[in-house]
Amino acid sequence: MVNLSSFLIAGLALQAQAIVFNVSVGRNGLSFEPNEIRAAKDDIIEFRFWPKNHSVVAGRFNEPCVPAQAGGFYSGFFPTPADTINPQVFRVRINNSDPIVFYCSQNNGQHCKNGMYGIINPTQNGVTTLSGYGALARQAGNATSPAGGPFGGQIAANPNTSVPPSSSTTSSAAASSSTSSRTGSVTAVTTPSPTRGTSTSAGGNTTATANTAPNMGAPFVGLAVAGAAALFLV
Ligand SMILES: *[C@@H]1O[C@H](CO)[C@@H](O)[C@H](O)[C@H]1NC(C)=O
Ligand SMILES: *[C@@H]1O[C@H](CO)[C@@H](O)[C@H](O)[C@H]1NC(C)=O
Ligand SMILES: *[C@@H]1O[C@H](CO)[C@@H](O)[C@H](O)[C@H]1NC(C)=O
Ligand SMILES: *[C@@H]1O[C@H](CO)[C@@H](O)[C@H](O)[C@H]1NC(C)=O
Ligand SMILES: *[C@@H]1O[C@H](CO)[C@@H](O)[C@H](O)[C@H]1NC(C)=O
Ligand SMILES: *[C@@H]1O[C@H](CO)[C@@H](O)[C@H](O)[C@H]1NC(C)=O
Ligand SMILES: [Cu+2]
Repeated sequence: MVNLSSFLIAGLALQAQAIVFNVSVGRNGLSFEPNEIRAAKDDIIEFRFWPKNHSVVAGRFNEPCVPAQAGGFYSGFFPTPADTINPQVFRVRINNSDPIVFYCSQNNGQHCKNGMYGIINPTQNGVTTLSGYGALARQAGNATSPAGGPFGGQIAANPNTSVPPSSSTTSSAAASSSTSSRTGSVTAVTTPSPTRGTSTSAGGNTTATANTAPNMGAPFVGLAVAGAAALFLV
């Protein structure tokens, strides 16, 4: 009963959809998770802020914890009380495949120097890599926040402010407004793109994820999900 050709077409169409990469800011200590992202033009990086008072700033290579010379982005600070997730996110659109490094500019605890940095579209030359930037950041002093307010991205409502039980002590967190339980089915019918995905490294450990999560706005998604459901039923 599975219409294999529409199924495959749906899978291919999904590849072309923009991906929203969700990055947890400060969820597990002074870190961005994931901290290495391979994104395509028009993909979105959505930064979600966990407790403390973090920011995200596009930086420059060779000069750690200092803002990009031109363009880039800055979220401003997102103070977030313990046991909550900030109700707002900062979203940045990716315009090309150039490498971008980013960091947190909080100096109360010197977050950048102490591990709060990440990279989008790293290259292999030793400079525009996560470890290359990290080696420089560890020797940095205080980080610099750009003058003025946020730029280069949009502040939007956080679609999911529910705190997982393990990290919540007095949980009365708002209910999730996200309705996606479809991702698993969709993933089952798509082929991971070798050029898009994420990984998180800490102290030499790396967990990599090929990313196939689609933009749920596409009409193809329903088709793919229906196909996947049918496949699971046969
Ligand atoms: C980001 O989170 C949203 C729900 O808030 C989800 O639909 C989407 O699939 C997530 N993106 C990735 C790449 O996991
Ligand atoms: C967050 O950190 C920034 C930079 O250090 C500071 O200016 C701001 O007052 C802090 N906000 C809160 C609520 O602590
Ligand atoms: C670094 O930042 C901290 C916190 O804002 C501040 O107390 C300290 O004076 C700064 N150090 C330098 C060298 O600017
Ligand atoms: C993408 O282009 C927009 C509009 O010019 C700009 O605001 C944004 O900062 C750019 N994104 C990045 C990651 O530089
Ligand atoms: C919402 O975010 C929490 C982490 O804060 C995660 O454990 C949960 O799976 C997310 N729920 C949905 C529906 O995306
Ligand atoms: C690396 O992974 C090992 C095994 O999963 C774990 O015991 C260790 O704590 C991890 N180290 C870091 C820095 O995350
Ligand atoms: Cu921080």
